[in-house]
Amino acid sequence: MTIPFNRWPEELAAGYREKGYWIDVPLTDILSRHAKSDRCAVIEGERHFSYRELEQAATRLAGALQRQGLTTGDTALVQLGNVAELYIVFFALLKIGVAPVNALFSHQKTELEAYASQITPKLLIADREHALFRDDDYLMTLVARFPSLNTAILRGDSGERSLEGLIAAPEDNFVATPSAADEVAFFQLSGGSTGTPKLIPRTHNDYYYSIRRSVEICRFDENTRFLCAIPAAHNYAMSSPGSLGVFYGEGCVVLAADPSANLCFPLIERHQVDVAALVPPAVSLWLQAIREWGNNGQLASLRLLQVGGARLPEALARRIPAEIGCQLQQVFGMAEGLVNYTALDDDDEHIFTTQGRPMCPDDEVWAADEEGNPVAAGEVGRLMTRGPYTFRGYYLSPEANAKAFDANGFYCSGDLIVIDEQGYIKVVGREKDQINRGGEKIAAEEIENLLHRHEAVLHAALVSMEDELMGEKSCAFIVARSPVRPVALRRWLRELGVADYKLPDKVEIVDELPLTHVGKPDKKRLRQLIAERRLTTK
Ligand code: J2J
Repeated sequence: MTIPFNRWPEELAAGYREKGYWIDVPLTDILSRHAKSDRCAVIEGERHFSYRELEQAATRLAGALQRQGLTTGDTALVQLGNVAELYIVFFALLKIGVAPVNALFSHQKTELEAYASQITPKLLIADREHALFRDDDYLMTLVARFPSLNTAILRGDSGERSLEGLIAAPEDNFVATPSAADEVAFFQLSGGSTGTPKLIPRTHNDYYYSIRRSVEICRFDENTRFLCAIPAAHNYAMSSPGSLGVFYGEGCVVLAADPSANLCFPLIERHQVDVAALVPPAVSLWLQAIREWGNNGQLASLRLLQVGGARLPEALARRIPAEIGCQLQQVFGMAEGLVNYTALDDDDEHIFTTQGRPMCPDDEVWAADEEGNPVAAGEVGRLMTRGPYTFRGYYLSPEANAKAFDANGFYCSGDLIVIDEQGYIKVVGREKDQINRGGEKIAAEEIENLLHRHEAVLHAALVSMEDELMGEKSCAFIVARSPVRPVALRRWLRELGVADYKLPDKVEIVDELPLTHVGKPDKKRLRQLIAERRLTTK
């Protein structure tokens, strides 16, 4: 059984193979190539895992899952935070050809159920530490709602469903059955701009290339000690070069539960971390901490700070080498594929003021005008791209795909960009109906749909509002049928089960929504209203 997805046209695929981008090797290779290595692969708190241990743990879990009947072409819903088991589970599933969706730990019922209804998973792997799985109530509800779910495994469980128990189960004659390298390996999460969160099928071939090329550009190797303090399941943390890039190079991943300076500075010092990946708000917090208490040499080992996921203001960029004492690398990527980096040997101007260049010579990237024609170099246009690791369609979403792709298979990311003569890209805005809350993406329509389910809500529109720390926060404009308090709406949304970062930071009750000439809420006007009314989230 294989998982359906939109394939690259044969001609392009042949070219990607010829040029060595696609090597027809499954992602399991990233770990198994170091199966005999006793170097440290992961540090999480006081736990250390060597490559040999990680590989053995993944093999034992794979064997146990295989005995439970899971097999190539099946899918799994996984929700684990920044813990070593995230990688053990990921590689175990790849070994038996089961394609996971790695939900973020901040996700709640709405997101989990949206993913489950798209992939009809046979397997659920979750964590007792997550509020939803603290007892069995929600687990029962999920299993009842999704009859395909016949196996549930929990981290931190003491009984027979214990993930740790399965990882420890002895295994001697396991035979790996990964899916073919040009088939779906797993699903990545789209930041989204539509009502339901979309899934991105990633093949072994395309993802492995993205990782290998990232490793080359960022010069990761066996001496790399990488701090992963952003959500480890996010595409950036996994593949740019992320933890998988570190594993490929036989380096060491140091996991942190969050990017706070309190937690990260001592970890950097203790484990002599030399690279960290952050989003812009975390950079601000680190700089603030350094201004307040100095860094007491704690960051001396840090060589490179990668920053991506949201716009990095130039003023903040310039402070990084000066105040943190390491080099900056801007990373502009997307779970759909395309990743851009500033090069380690780029000049300061490019590093401070651009989001870098596409990482692959065969990334086709251009900026389109409203009619879909290329704009001149230096002009603003919509980002259009295709290439050896950029997907060709959201999972089972023909309607969304018809809008997101042009006739030649170019994906329109919804970003407004300027490309200069040398190919450097600047992200200058966005056309998609999304709020980028410090790197966490909120699809306006998803929250508007939920708000419309509240009896007091007649109309709802979610827009971004500027925020000094987060870059953007969200503001919900509501036309109410009956009196309703903003706090009550937020509480109601939280009880429905939506990730905290998606809760509107501000709720503004209005008499009516300004409309565009086609009768949709005029979001440009609403953003102006925020400025006019000087609305803040404080
Ligand atoms: C401005 N906007 C950016 C940047 C992403 C590496 C790094 C990030 C992601 C990611 C990723 C930006 N400046 N430096 O997957 O592998 C916004 C754009 C983009 C969207 C993608 C990776 N870096 N963005 O952030 O799928 O709007 O991936 O289209 O979460 O984030 O979001 P996401």
